[in-house]
Amino acid sequence: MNGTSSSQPNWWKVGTAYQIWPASYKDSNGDGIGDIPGIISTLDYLKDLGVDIIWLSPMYDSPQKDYGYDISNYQDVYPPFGTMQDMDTLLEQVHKRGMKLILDLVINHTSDQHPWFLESKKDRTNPKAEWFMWKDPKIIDGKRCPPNNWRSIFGGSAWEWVEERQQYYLHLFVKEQPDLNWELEEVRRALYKEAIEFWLDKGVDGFRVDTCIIYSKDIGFPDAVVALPEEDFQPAFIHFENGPRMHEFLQEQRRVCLDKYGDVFIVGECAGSSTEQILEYIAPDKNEFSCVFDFDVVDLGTNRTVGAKKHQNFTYQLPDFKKAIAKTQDIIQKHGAWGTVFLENHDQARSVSRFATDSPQYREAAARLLALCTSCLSGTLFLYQGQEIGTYNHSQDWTVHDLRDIDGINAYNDIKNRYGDDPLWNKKAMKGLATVGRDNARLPVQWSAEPNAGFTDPKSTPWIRVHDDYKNVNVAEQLKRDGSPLRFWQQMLKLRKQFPELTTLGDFEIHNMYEQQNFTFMKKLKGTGENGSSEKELLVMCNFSGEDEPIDIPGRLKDRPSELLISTYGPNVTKHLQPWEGRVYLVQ
Ligand code: TEU
Ligand code: CA
Repeated sequence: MNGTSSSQPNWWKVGTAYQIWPASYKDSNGDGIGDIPGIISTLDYLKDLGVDIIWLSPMYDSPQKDYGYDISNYQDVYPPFGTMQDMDTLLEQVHKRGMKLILDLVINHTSDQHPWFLESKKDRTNPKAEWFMWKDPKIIDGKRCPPNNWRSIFGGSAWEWVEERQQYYLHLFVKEQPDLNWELEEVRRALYKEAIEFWLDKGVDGFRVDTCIIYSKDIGFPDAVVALPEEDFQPAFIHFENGPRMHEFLQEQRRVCLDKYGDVFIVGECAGSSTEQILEYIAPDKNEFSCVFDFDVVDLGTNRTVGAKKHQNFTYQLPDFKKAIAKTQDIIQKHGAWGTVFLENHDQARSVSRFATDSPQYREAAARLLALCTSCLSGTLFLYQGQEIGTYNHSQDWTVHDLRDIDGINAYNDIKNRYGDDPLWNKKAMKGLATVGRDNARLPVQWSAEPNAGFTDPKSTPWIRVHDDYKNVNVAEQLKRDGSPLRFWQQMLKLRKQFPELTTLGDFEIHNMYEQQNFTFMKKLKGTGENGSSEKELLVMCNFSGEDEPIDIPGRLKDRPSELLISTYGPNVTKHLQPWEGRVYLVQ
């Protein structure tokens, strides 16, 4: 269960997780698309990296409109990724190495090609007629309009018209992702059985839960406040996040489905939620999820939920970053729940570009700094494929034709439709996508300096463009080089495991919240509280700047003996923190 047993913490608390987005991870058969046999071929590499848990993004059968997050069969594999036999082999090979496998649970919506939706849309009387969110049109001045002004998260109206029914259906994402009607118990029961129990019965160790707080909508479907006066459709997050029946649904899911499987790891994607809202899901006495991904860090500077566009993201200050990190740490130490530590996933830009620097001079130092900083934070640590080598964002010179993500392409076209072919607007759009676009995370993993970065056969054409710098940034080269981001991640994951009572389970204390370049924090034994400890603790110093930074040791630690455990610049440290340098001291 959720609590830490007196003897030892749950496996999913102290394990390091690694997310694989199958299409871009490793292609084994030369068709240019990643696949499950490709994943299996890298399990020893992941084990050596220090990975304990693999989160496999959707590999289910799907038309791929949203790259697998539009599922047409929860119990079959998208053929280019492989077969159910491949999944059985993957699970067996993962478990053989003492690792765990969690899948992606996408049950807020299906694909519009799922048999359930194909039946539901036929008419208003079939057995599945109410399995999705159907509404009559609103007639304004004799014209048929969507039931309300909700904007889809990927742009445009959140409603799509179906002639056969003379009704609209709700899709909070693309129109090929109709939202299921969770108000119906038969829908919920079918999902528990079809999407959850089927895979837990096969021995899967848990799930990452997609869009886990939007199953319960405001079924009055009121218009959203007009935040974008020039647009027909408005951000409506307040009407579908953390809705009125969310906890009823999730407690039912726990009771009738999950509890019989014991200690499965259920980590929810919980964007845009306050500490109070999150604790309603994961406080020790709630346990609807084991923990959640909180988005305060990855949403920094985006104003995403109030309708800002991708090109309108802005830089943030380091104190904002520290505050967002502190929120995740407080959930653990002040509220007795559990959390996650992550800077990347398949929806996010590359962290070295987003939260540090990808300048040729300091990119690798920055990647090591982020490894050091996050490896010392409490919560389940998640890496995303390619993060371990310091993969950075694609160039702003790429064009929309290099992109494949529907969210990014829609964002580009939104600007094009609004402002025409103005080169300055085009530049703005591509700059925004190169900064925060999801394709940054979906380029083929750079395995070597071979053609196609070793992702696929040199003679094949990958389904998406390979990063321009793969010859300099790849696994093969970094495995051989001391001090490479990859080798440093191996060191940091070992250090995290050497001191779990401090790195992973310890209490967090910021020393300098308002310093603009220096992020210094301590990790103390659990229960130490605010006023510091006389016991051993970690002192973590991070220079988030391209300049030297003075060392800033907290007064209460000044006279205590300390040992440098690691620096991102190696053992011979200087008086000041060098640009993008991180250090961890063990203070006795
Ligand atoms: O992303 C959901 C997503 O985009 C969140 O930011 C969303 O706004 C929030 O969860 C609403 O509360 C997930 C997947 O990670 C993404 O790849 C999919 O495109 C999307 O759901 C639809 O399945
Ligand atoms: Ca393939």
